[in-house]
Amino acid sequence: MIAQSALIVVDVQNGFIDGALPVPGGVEVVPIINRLACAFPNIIITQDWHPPGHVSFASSHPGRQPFDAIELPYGRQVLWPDHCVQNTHDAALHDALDLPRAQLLIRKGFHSDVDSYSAFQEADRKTPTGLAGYLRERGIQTLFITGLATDFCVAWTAIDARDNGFETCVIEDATRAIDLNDSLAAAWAQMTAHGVQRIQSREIEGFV
Ligand code: VGL
Ligand code: ZN
Repeated sequence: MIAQSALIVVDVQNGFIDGALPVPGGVEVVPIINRLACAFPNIIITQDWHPPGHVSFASSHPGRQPFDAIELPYGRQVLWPDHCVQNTHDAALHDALDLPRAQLLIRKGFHSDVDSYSAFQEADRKTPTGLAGYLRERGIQTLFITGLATDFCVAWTAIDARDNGFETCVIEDATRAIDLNDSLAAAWAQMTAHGVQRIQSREIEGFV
């Protein structure tokens, strides 16, 4: 076990695997994450959890198409197909994800007018989810981040983890990207600039 650390499993949901917003190769992270989980004393899952008509849905903006970007009061917002609507199959965790020891499930994106890629705070950059307080209170110092999608929810979570003072590693082969207009390269550049470490699952293998 890797002491005082947590594995964070971001948005491994049907919607991002074979649903409304499929991430290429997304299903491939599932067995890697299941195996990695054996090495971690603490496991935290996030779940994208939008109400119908959410502001991030292109269908909420007449004349707009999925993958367009618009300006909202809190900044730039990419518009998505309707995805991960609360209590639908699309929002459910993938069936093959096998994390019986997971301790916390953080839902995000549930406010109609604000998106939330990060597990720490909403896209207004001022509404916290409570995750930082939970981790601190439990004495967790190092985070290993996996899941979907590398260039959106994984990257925003990793950057906010650094901003909250956590040692942060993204396990690259346990993530997959949407890669919209080179967003994957941009996300890695930003993560690196924030001090996020880019590692591979084989570097954890000794602990599994
Ligand atoms: C995500 C786009 C919209 C993600 C969530 O999990 O990366 N991407 N909602
Ligand atoms: Zn979403």
